[in-house]
Amino acid sequence: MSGTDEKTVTKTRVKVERPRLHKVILVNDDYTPREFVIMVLKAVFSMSEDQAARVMITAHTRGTCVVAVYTAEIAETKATEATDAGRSAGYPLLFTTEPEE
Ligand code: TYC
Repeated sequence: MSGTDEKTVTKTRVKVERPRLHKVILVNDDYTPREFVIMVLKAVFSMSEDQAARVMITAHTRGTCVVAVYTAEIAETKATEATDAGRSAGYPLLFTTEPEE
């Protein structure tokens, strides 16, 4: 045998998409007590008192504040849970989500 064999090598490159991330956004309103907003931020988003107070006051003064970033499904679940906590207590507290750029 002289070295004339040919081989065909097939390489497969798998394309992996990163999951797109979604922001959870806290929206200000005139009725929900500050302390209640802080309590919800701590409970649903595992924030410290300090972090929660900062996020609350940012939404209060600027209108909205990004709370956290998650995969779409988790962002949606957390926003709903936090909004429902407000509704259960009779407050119009609102958390929304939007895809990150
Ligand atoms: N603006 C509310 C008040 O003065 C407090 C508040 C802050 C409510 C942030 C919602 O997303 C919010 N009681």
